[in-house]
Amino acid sequence: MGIYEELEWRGLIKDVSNPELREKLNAGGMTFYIGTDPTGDSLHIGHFSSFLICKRLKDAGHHPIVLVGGATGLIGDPKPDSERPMITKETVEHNFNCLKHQLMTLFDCEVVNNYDWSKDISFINFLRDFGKFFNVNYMLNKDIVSRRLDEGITYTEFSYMIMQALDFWWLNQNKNVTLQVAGQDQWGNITAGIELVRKKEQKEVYGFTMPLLTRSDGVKFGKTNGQSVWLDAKKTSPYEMYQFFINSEDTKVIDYLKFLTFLSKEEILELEKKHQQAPHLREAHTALAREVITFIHGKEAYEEALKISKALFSGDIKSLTAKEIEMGFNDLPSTEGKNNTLVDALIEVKLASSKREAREFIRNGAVSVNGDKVTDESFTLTQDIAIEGKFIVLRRGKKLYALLRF
Ligand code: 485
Repeated sequence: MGIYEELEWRGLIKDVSNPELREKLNAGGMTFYIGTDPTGDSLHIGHFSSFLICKRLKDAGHHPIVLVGGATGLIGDPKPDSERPMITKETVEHNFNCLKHQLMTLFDCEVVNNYDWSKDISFINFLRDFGKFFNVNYMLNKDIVSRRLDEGITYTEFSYMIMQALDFWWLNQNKNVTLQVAGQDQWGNITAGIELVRKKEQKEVYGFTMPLLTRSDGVKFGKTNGQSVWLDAKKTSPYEMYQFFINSEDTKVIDYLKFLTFLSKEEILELEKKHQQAPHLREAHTALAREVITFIHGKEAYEEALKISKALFSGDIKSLTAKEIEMGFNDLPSTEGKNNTLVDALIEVKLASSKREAREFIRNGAVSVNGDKVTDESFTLTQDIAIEGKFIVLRRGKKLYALLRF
């Protein structure tokens, strides 16, 4: 199986500019690029799924270049529904540095900035040297533009595709790039570049896109409660990422393994069999969480996430450090610790709605403090029982947790 067939098997090939690409990819030795705009200060899991192609193709003997769009980020790739707000130059520069750092750490490859070659092109030269190769009719027929015609699109965003095409041309001329890869929404921008190189240089360069990962209801993969799953551990902790993957849909978990991991075909087929025979063991989900989190955050962070999950599941809170509790309880209800009575604290964190109800829960043995059941209605939560003097973990029933912070 060549790399092309492997990508096909993983479901990673959507559109291909030229059937010759199969042979070229299987032969190795191409320099290719994939780009992103610095619209935020971290990549999310959707970006990650696309950028993994760097490692896949590198392992198959190709040379990756990653582009972070310091120039295109100032303009904004048209979204299907509305114009993007402009981002300040300072923010773009800050985001650029964050993304560059993330990409270099994760994929260990050359990062280029299109600002470097775009900033000195004068408006007149832009129109003469590049604009002349773009027929407005052709541009209007691009999906991304035609979809915006009712709502409206500014000249600024309309010009975006020329900038990305210019990048492909520049990278071809200066870095010998002959292939651009991206998610499927970038097909129009990739083909604009291929056309430009063809017209300007009478040369054939190539492109292919990868399908966007979706959930079974068609929603873009990579959001939890409307929030993106970020690669920056300060924005999404490894524990939260663990929860995200462990809870992924049963019908999708095998697709995700193909897309997001480097497990071999044999390993994935084996996991698929186990998943069909004994879905409750969740071996496919566990493998997915393990592979992705280890790649992004390393083995230790993965093991920490696993430990937190197990402790929260079994109620063995005392095995956790303050740092692990902080991570595991990041978005759970919490209140300030101030020698509260257990009854008051339960109400403050909304584990009980009244004193009467709180007392009843305690009496019935439904409440635990740091993993130990407490049945004394007059129990007080003092700092000396807090884990590392910082946290007391309250639990009601099997699953409802809350935190006191000192
Ligand atoms: O020369 C280029 C200049 C900019 C870009 C690419 C090449 C960025 C591109 N226009 C873009 O907007 N990419 C998206 C982004 O930055 O968030 C996403 C795509 C997705 C996938 C991912 O980047 O929507 O399909 O390609 C890496």
